[in-house]
Amino acid sequence: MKRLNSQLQEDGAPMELILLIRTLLAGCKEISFRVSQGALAGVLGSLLSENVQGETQKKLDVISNQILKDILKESGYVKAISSEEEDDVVGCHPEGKYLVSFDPLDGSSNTDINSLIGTIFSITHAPQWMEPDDPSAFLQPGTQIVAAGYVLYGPSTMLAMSTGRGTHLYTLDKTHGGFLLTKPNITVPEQTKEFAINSSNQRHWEEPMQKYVTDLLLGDEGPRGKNFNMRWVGAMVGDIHRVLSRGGIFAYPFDQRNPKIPGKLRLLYEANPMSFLIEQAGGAASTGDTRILEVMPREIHQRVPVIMGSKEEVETCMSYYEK
Ligand code: AHM
Ligand code: MG
Repeated sequence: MKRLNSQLQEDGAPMELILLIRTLLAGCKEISFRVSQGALAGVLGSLLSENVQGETQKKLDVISNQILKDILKESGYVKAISSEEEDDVVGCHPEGKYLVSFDPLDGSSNTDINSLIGTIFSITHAPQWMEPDDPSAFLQPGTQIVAAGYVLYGPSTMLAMSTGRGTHLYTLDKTHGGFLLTKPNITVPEQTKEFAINSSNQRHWEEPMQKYVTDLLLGDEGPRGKNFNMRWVGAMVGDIHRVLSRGGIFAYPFDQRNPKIPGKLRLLYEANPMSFLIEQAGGAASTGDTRILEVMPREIHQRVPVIMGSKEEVETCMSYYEK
């Protein structure tokens, strides 16, 4: 079975990027270990890292953020990081060639119920002019991403990863500690009968999304002429993993309760990396009127409405916005 390293080389990733990805994933392997310890994680500490030793009582998302921050800062490959768990950009190495954005533990409320969670990340080039603590360099559209992925901490630990030459799925072999290629070049089926959305918010969505979901629920008695099934993990990383694995549409739409915060999910840490993976697998990702990867970020913690997955279904959903 092919190792991650060979696949990255085959996809033409430069050596420094490969080394950075491997460093990042070393952090994720430690998070995987911590997550598998469950409620014991904060009590026992980790034998794998001295940095977080003794930090009892900390929640797993805080621990995960610290693990990634420490390992990336020490690596020398990274100029700065931005994290969902940090208020500001964290400067790393002045000569670092890359910027890394990440959500250290997506779906962290799922930790309380021992359900799916994961780390989501994306990597872009660091401009030479940039000072390590300058947030403006992170304000690039997702089209500038050179690599993105997530590590899913489920019954097995899996990595979905793309360097712009398709999306590949790997599984962590815990016996030797490496990610092995288990599903190369995945493709999201263009059509689907499955959707994922938090319907409890339906009355707060804009009219096009309300109508779209109403029509899905009407099944073969409505204009769609077919029955749909619904699945909701409650962690984007789990829901997108399902969509990548067997198709579907995932949406976290604009919520009219707070027009200034147009959605729940963050552009840099969640929407962009997942859109990159989905597009590389032949799917589509939109805010309702714009391709997500073309959204120009105004600030690092910006949120966006998200509609992504099977191409034809995303287009059908968008057609409701055009009406
Ligand atoms: P988090 O980054 O704080 O974990 O929040 C993001 C998560 C997504 O993974 C998920 O799709 C969404 O929040 C679920 O939110 P809710 O259950 O409030 O609808
Ligand atoms: Mg998240």
